[in-house]
Amino acid sequence: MSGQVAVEDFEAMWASLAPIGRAGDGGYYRLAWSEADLACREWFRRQANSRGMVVDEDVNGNLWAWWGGPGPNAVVTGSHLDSVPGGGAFDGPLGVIAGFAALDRLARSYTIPPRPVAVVSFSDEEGGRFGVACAGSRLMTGQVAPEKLLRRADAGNVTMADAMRSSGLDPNRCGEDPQRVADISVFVELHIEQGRCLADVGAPVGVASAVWPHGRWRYDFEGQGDHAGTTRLADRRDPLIPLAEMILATRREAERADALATVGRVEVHPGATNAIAGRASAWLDARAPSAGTVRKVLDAVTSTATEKCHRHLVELTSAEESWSDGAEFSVPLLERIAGCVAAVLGDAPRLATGAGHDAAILAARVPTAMLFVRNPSGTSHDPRESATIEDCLSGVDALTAVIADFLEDSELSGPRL
Ligand code: HGY
Ligand code: MN
Ligand code: MN
Repeated sequence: MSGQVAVEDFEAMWASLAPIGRAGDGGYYRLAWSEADLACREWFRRQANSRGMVVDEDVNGNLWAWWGGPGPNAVVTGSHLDSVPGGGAFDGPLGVIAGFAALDRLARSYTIPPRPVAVVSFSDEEGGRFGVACAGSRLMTGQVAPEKLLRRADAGNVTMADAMRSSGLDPNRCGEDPQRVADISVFVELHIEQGRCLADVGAPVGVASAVWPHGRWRYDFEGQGDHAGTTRLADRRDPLIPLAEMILATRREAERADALATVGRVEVHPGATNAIAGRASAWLDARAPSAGTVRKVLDAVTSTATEKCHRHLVELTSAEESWSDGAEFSVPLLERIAGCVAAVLGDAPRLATGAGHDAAILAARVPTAMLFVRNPSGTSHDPRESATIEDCLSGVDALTAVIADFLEDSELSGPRL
């Protein structure tokens, strides 16, 4: 590890990653196991190798850069490099780059760290291609069965197994990695805030208190394709009518339950202007502070879709594609982290988020915490997502202080604090 530290080093890392997977409109297309994702993986390896770190890719494709490891009682930081289609530059990469930058700073104090330290980049956090969020961290922690994931296919009918195989991984080896999880003493993820809390209170860095439960469901509407100009209204079985009612119910039920629910993806077949659709699909994303509220919204939306399909003689099938329990982060741990942040930046707000993260998956197995960096746009999953270089470097300051605190803690051993 070399002790580079200045803003130029952060900006150089940022500039070397930024062009990968960026489209003309500034949106990022780094879907899991795509060419762009593989290029991001090569970028990760170059960053690690340039620091003399040991790089290993686990059976689930998660990438680990080790300083003084691999080994037990490890302090791990990092995030993900994949994006949603048309995503922003910061969601994921900020946590990985801040991890390398924090270790650059710590390398000025240690030739060899008192305990193994790793920067991790989890595979397929967004689920943007195969529909399941946090695939790499769920597989590693045994929170999803490999066979459930690997057979999932993308829009081009490529399965996750085939995509992983074409990237050089053996999907038959995917699955729980208990030793790797047991070696983690603490995981701290830094992430851009995907909202405006920090901007509204004027703080550069915050500490996560919780990640909301959230899920994704697919609805398929099977009607009868026909001619738009000759088919009487009374004779139609138009799948888009109940689908439209389902979208309106999504907003209505979210308002009623004080939840967040969205239909952001719709597919229509054949999608011809002068034809009544034969079939259509819609995906529901629902989130709330409690799982019960999410399920209440889901049930109400499904009930409306069912009733409207009945009225329009349309067949409905629906299925859960992804479920995340969310996480209430350990209060002693988050207060310890907040103390480290306060020492370098002043008081750090604690905030819950509806955005899913690998940290919420890890929190079910190892002591885990999250830091958020201010996002003046308040926007995410969109190219408008933003953070100033000053706030990014404040995030690095905070993460450095947090990791240093754990490096000095000889009591921090085993997977439970
Ligand atoms: O969907 C999410 O909340 C996360 O960005 N994967
Ligand atoms: Mn993310
Ligand atoms: Mn995201």
